[in-house]
Amino acid sequence: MADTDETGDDLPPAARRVAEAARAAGLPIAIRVMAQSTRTAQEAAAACGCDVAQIVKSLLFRGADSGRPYLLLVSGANRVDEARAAATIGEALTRPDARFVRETTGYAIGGVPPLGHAAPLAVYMDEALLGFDTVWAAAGTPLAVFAAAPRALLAATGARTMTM
Ligand code: 5CA
Repeated sequence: MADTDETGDDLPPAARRVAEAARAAGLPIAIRVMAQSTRTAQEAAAACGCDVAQIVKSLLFRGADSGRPYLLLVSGANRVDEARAAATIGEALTRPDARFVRETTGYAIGGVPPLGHAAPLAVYMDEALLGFDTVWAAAGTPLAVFAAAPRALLAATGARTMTM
C-alpha cells in the first residue's frame, strides 16, 4: 500500500482533529498516513526518510505539585533531562501513565500530536528542533505524521523554547 497525502474526509478522525487544529492555529498541514508504523521516533524517521533528530516527540509530563500537564516537544535525538526541565517549568515532574496521556491529550501514545489536544496544554519546545528546515510530528495516530517548519510549529503551538 502506498503512503497517502490526505487533507480531507478520508483521514482517521484523530488525524482530522489535528489538521483542523493546525489550520485554526494558522499552520496548514498535509497529513501523511504511512503504510509503516510511525509509533516511535526511530520508526517515524525511517518512514519519513529523515534524521531521527528531525522527529518531534510529543511527551506528556505532569507537575508533581500541581498535577498540571506539560507537553514537551523534544527532538528524537534527545532525552529529557527531568531536573533541567523541572527548573525551566518551575516544579518537579512525573511521567503520567497511558490513561492520563489519552484523557489529557485526546490521543493514544504513539500518535500524540503537538497541537489539537482535548484541553489546552502548556507546551515547551526543544531548541534543537529549530536547527532544521523541516521537522516531522505525529498527527494523531501511530501511522500519521506531518511536516512543518519548526518556527511555524513553535508559533502554532504557542510553545516556549527550552534547552534539553
Ligand atoms: N509518533 C512518534 C513520533 S512523532 C511518537 O509519538 N513518538 S513519541 O516519542 O512522542 O511517543 C512515544 C513516547 O511515549 C515514548 O517515547 C515514551 O516516552 C512514551 N510512552 C510509551 N509508553 C508509555 C506508557 N506506557 N506510559 C507513558 N508514556 C509512554
